[in-house]
Amino acid sequence: MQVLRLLPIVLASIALASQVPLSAPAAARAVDVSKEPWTSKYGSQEDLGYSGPLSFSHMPYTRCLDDASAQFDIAILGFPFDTTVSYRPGARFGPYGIRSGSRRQRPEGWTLAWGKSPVELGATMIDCGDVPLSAYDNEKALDQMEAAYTTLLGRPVASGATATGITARSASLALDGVAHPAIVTLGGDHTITLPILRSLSKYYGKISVIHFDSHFDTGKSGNSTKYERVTHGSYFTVAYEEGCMTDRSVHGGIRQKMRDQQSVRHDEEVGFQVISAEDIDDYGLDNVVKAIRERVGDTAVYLTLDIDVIDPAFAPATGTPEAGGWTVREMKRILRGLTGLNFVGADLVEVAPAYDNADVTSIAAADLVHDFLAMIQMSAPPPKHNGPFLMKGAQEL
Ligand SMILES: [Mn+2]
Repeated sequence: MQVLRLLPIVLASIALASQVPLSAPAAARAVDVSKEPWTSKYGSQEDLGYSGPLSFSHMPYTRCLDDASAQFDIAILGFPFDTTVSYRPGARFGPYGIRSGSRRQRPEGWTLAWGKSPVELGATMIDCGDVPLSAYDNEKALDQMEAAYTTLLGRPVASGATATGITARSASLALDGVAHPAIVTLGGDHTITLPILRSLSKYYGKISVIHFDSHFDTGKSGNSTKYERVTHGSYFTVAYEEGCMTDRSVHGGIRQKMRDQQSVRHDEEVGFQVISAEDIDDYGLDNVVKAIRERVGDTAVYLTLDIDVIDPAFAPATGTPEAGGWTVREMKRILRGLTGLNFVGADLVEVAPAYDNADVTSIAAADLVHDFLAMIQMSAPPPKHNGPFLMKGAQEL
C-alpha cells in the first residue's frame, strides 16, 4: 500500500530527473564528487592524448552556431567540403583528420622555437565544430560557409575591453572599429577560401592573401555555368574579380607544371607575386620571409596554407600532390617569420586522410595549425633559440 501511495511522487521525480541536462554540474544533483571513489582517489577525469572526444588540441568543443554564449577570441571551425576538386577527392574528412592529428597537442603546449604557448599569448580559444555543408549543391555549400563564417565574425570577442593583441589589432583594422574574433578554418578543399574572403572583406575591406601552395589557384575557368567555374584551382580569380582582394597578395612554394606563359601573366593580373619552391634554395629562407612581409606590408592579411605546399614525403595525404616541396620544418620557420603581420584569419586546407600513412599528414597539419595560433597572436617573430650554440661567454658561431 505504502509503495502504491508513493508511486505518483516517484513518477514525478523520474520526470523531473529526465529534464536535467547531461552537462548539469554535479552540485545541482547534490553529489560531492570529491568524496566519490574516483575523484577522492585519482582526481579529475582528464583526457589523455589518445582518449576523449575529438576537438582540436583538446580545446573546449562547442557548436558555436547554435550557442551564442560561447566565448572566444580565436575559433577553430571545420568546413568539411570537397566537391570542387580536380583530382582526388577526400578533403571533406580534413577537419576530422587534422583534429585527430592534434590529439597529442594542447593549446598550452609550447616549443623552444616559439618560447610561448598560444594560451600564454592571451586569447581565449575554442573549437566551434564543423559546419554542416551540402555535399550536392556547391552554390548552396558556399553560401552556407559564408553565412557560418559571417555569423562567428559578428560575435563579440571574449576578451572584451581587455583586448588581447589579436583582438586589439582586429579593432584597428575593421571597418566598424570593433574587435572581431579570428577564425582558423580546417578545410575542406581550397575553394573554402572563397566564401571566407567574401565574408572577411565585408568586415575589413580588401584583403591581402599569403598563399602557401604548390599551385597558383588563379586559373581562368572557361566552363559554362556560374558555379562550374568555381573550383579549387580558380577561386582566387573569382575572389579578385569580386573585389575581395588587394593587389598585394603573394604565393609561396609554387612548383606546378604550367600550361602556358599566359597562366603566369594572369596570376599577376589578379594581384599575386610568386615565390617558387626553389627560391628558398636560391635566395635563402630569410629572404623569402622578407619578401612576403614587404609584399603585404601593413594591409589586412589572410593566410591560407594548402598542405600540398609540403613535400609529399612529409604530407602525402592530399588531393593533388606535387613532388619537390618544402619540408615541414622549413614551413614552420617561415610561419614564425611572419608573426606581427596584420592577420585577420587563417586556414589549412586539402588534407585528405584516406591517402595518409601512419597519420603523418594529419600530424604535420595539426602542428602547423598550432603554429598559426601563436603566429596570429605574437607581435614580432620569436628570437632564435638561445641554446648551446650561444651560451653566455661562448663565441657566436
Ligand atoms: Mn594546391
